[in-house]
Amino acid sequence: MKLKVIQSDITTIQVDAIVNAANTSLLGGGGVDGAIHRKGGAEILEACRKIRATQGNCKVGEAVITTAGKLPAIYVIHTVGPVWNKGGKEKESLLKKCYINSLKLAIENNIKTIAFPNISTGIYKFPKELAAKIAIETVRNFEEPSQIDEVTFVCFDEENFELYKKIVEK
Ligand code: AR6
Repeated sequence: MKLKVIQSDITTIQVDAIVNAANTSLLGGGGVDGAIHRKGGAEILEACRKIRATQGNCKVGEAVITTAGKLPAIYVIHTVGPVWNKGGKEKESLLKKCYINSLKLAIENNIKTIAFPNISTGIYKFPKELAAKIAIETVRNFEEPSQIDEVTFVCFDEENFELYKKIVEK
C-alpha cells in the first residue's frame, strides 16, 4: 500500500473513494462535509437520506458509503470523527476507528485508491499533531491483507500538510 501526502481540496481528487469528515446526521454541514455535498450535488444527500432511513444516525467512529455524485471520485465514504472537547484516550480510539472502518468499507467495495481528509481537526478541534500521528499509524498498521493500492492524505491547511510530511518521512 503506497502512502501519499498532498495539499489540496479533496473534492478535486480523482480516486476510487474520497472520505468525508461527516457528522452523525449524515445530512451535511460545514468544512469538508459542506464542500463535498455542495460540489457533489443532491445525489449524495439523497443516498445519505436512504442510509438514514434504514439505519438511522451514523455513530462516531463508524463509516457508510455513497456515490460521489458529480465529483471526480466514484464513491464517498462518510465517517464521523470524535469531537475533541476535553480529549482523552477514548477520543483517540474513536479517531482510529474512523480510519479502520473507512478502509474496511473500501475493501468491501473493491476500492483500490482512497483519499482521507484530516478528520476531526477542523470544527471538531482534535489536536492536529496527535490526529496526524493516529491517522498515519493506523493506516500503516492496517492489518487486513491489503487489496488497497494507494492511500492519499489530503491536507487542506499548511499546518497539517507540514505535520503529515514530517511524520510520514520519519
Ligand atoms: N478538502 C480537504 N480538506 C478540507 C476541505 C476540503 N475541501 N475543507 C476543509 N478541510 P472539518 P471535522 C479540512 O471541520 O473537524 C462539519 O460541519 C480542514 O482544514 O471539515 O471532522 C461536519 O458536518 C480540517 O483539517 O471536519 C461535522 O459537523 C479537516 O478538513 C464537523 O464539521 C477537517 O475539518 C466535522 O468536523
